[in-house]
Amino acid sequence: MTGVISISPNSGISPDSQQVRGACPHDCPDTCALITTVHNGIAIKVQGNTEHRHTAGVLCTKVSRYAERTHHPDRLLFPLRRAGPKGSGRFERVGWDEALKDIGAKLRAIATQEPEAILPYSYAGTMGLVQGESMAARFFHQLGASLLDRTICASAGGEGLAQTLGGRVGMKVEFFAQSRLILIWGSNSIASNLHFWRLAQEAKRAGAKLVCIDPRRTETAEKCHEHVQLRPGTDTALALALMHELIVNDWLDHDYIARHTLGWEGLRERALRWSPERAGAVCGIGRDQIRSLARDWGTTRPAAIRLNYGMQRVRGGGNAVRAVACLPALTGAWRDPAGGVLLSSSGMFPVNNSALQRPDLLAGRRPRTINMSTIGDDLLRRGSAQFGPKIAALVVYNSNPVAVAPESSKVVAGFAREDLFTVVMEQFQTDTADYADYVLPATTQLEHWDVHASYGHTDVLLNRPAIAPVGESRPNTEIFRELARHMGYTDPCFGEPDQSLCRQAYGDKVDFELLLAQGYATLPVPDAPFALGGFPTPSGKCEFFSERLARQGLDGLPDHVPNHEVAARADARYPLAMISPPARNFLNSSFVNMRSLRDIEGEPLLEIHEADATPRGIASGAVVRVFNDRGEYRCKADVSHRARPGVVNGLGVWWRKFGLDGTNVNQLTSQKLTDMGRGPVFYDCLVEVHAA
Ligand SMILES: Nc1nc2c(c(=O)[nH]1)N[C@H]1C(S)=C(S)[C@@H](COP(=O)(O)OP(=O)(O)OC[C@H]3O[C@@H](n4cnc5c(=O)[nH]c(N)nc54)[C@H](O)[C@@H]3O)O[C@H]1N2
Ligand SMILES: Nc1nc2c(c(=O)[nH]1)N[C@H]1C(S)=C(S)[C@@H](COP(=O)(O)OP(=O)(O)OC[C@H]3O[C@@H](n4cnc5c(=O)[nH]c(N)nc54)[C@H](O)[C@@H]3O)O[C@H]1N2
Ligand code: SF4
Ligand SMILES: [Mo]
Repeated sequence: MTGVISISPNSGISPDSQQVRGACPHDCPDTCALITTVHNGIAIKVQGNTEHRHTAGVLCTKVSRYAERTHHPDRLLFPLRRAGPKGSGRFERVGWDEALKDIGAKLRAIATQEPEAILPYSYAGTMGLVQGESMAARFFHQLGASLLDRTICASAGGEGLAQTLGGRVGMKVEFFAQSRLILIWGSNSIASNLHFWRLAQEAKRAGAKLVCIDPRRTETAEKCHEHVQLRPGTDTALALALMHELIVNDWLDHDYIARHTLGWEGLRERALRWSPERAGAVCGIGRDQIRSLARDWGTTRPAAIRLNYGMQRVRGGGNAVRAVACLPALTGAWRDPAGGVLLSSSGMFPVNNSALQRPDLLAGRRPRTINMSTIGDDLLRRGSAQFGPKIAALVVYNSNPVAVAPESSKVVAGFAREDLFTVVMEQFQTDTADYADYVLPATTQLEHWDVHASYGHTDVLLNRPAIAPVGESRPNTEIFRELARHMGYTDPCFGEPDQSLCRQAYGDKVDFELLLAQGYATLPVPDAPFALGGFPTPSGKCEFFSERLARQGLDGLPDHVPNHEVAARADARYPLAMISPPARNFLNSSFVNMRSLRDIEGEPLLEIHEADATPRGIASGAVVRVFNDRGEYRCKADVSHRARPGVVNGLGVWWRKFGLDGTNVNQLTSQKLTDMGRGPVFYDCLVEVHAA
């Protein structure tokens, strides 16, 4: 088998071991190349591939323990059928045939009446193109099930970026090492984008200045030269004030603006209304800090922004990304490979989604679309002319909605419905699996084939199975192939094996033989993609003004859109803003059940500034009640310099069953949506905190 690395006699690895090339499946911009060492059919070690430039032989703490996760004693090993009330977690073992037959019969019965009453629910438990939406999408398209709007992470920012630059495109990440100024904006790189941080460190050693823009004093903020600790949801005000300073000091690239941008006059007028004084008052930072940041951005070459999705989980998230994405065009930063902005590179991958997902199987039907971010409300909705049929069946894979979706009390009530038929494909007994009628055991990345894009670099990666499926677990694809058979689907596409799906993902756009041999292939992306304009927008320019937004009746220019929930009055019932960014040793809710990683995180904590803790009589280690109209969540307080006054940080995303009172931070978040992209607003949430 190619792609298996032969072991040299001096490698220290015993000769009955093998090393297999793979890819990290997790929802992380780094998409690392993995090398798994297998001994007698057991994965004993997972390491970073030293040959892959971006991985550089380094993995994060979480995935360097992937062998432990794969062979974890709690892995789901065989299909389970519910044997107690929903949510009780009581199940009995059943055979695959029996489970698939019953699931097929139940889905068929619903589909005969109303196929749209069936809803797939999935996200990025694996980012693989094959174990994600390939066979699964084919199955649901053939069925005519409701479509899922996959908004829970990035759709506001993705839409903001598309309206400005034309898609999920930007700088090539490797060039950050050569930048002289890097703004790390809404991102805790050390925790969630480690390999970018390595490049930022290289730049720093070569004399670059690093600035972190984040309401939380993260480990990344501490290691930057400067920390702009603004209030959540005020990034557009800051960006407009930076533009104000660029204009009044004439730190502009007039030639770049004239040739490669659209809507400058309007943006100029808008920005001139945002003095550093006005923005400072909105952002809760000093005007001098804004002035000096503008001077840095206006006078340093090359200058780059690493934007991340943390800053778009508020009402104005789309506008915020738009405003920030305008900054490089104003100064002509794009002219240099080490200048510009990177939020996501995923739009640069030529993935053949229609081959993988086969939307043609809908055969002219146009099912409704359900937004995954409002699953709580939607599961509780009755059938109506406007909504369509009540949701009668839910098939969950690659996601843990009971833990990660906003306003958990409603999500839980929805999943607990006795008249809802729920199938959950999982590796572990998650909070969501507890509510299933059937739990089907899924393979991990070490046990199946896949092929990957990335949202933080521009290499395609292939993942080979290193070991046989653990227990009776099966790849998602295999489960959907089998379900298709039980439903009587005869289209040949339901017989295609995973290796052909891997080939179809890029067709002839990527050399599959190279992927097989090397495990990765680099896309041919120009070093400075927008040095001469050529943005993938309708106008080919960086669109300060978006005609498409204006046509939707929205503001064509970026503007500050205040949070849904702003603590305006001193007597407000919920005076504290709460954000819930990811914990370093978890990946969303993945890895929370691994003891060794959970021990590093300790327990669910709420970081609170001394100025908010003292008047409430709260000390570090005390149990607190965090509450608002949506619910209450108990955890321990950490009186910490990481929190800014007025803002508390509830690090996520814990499994509810590991919480002090069987809930997590999403008990408090709302199902309100963003200005663009129909995204969730996890970090736009007011609470009050009391000592318990
Ligand atoms: N270790 C680890 N890595 C991860 C994840 C994880 O859970 N754990 N999650 C993965 C996922 S799903 C994603 S989408 C990516 C990206 O994940 P992101 O959500 O971008 O995660 P972070 O890098 O932590 O960046 C969020 C940062 O934004 C800050 N923030 C919150 N509100 C605001 C605001 O209004 N303005 C600004 N400027 N900053 C704000 C938070 O304090 C936090 O430090 O990371 C991935 N990587
Ligand atoms: N409060 C708050 N909530 C948040 C966030 C936040 O910052 N704060 N972040 C949000 C963001 S950015 C995101 S992306 C979402 C993430 O939400 P999800 O995409 O649901 O991510 P995970 O919680 O990691 O759950 C993924 C599940 O998929 C399973 N899985 C992994 N691989 C496979 C496979 O091959 N087959 C099957 N069948 N299952 C598999 C894993 O075991 C895991 O339980 O959460 C969101 N929720
Ligand atoms: S989670 Fe991110 S940093 Fe960790 S191994 Fe995967 S891709 Fe690399
Ligand atoms: Mo995400």
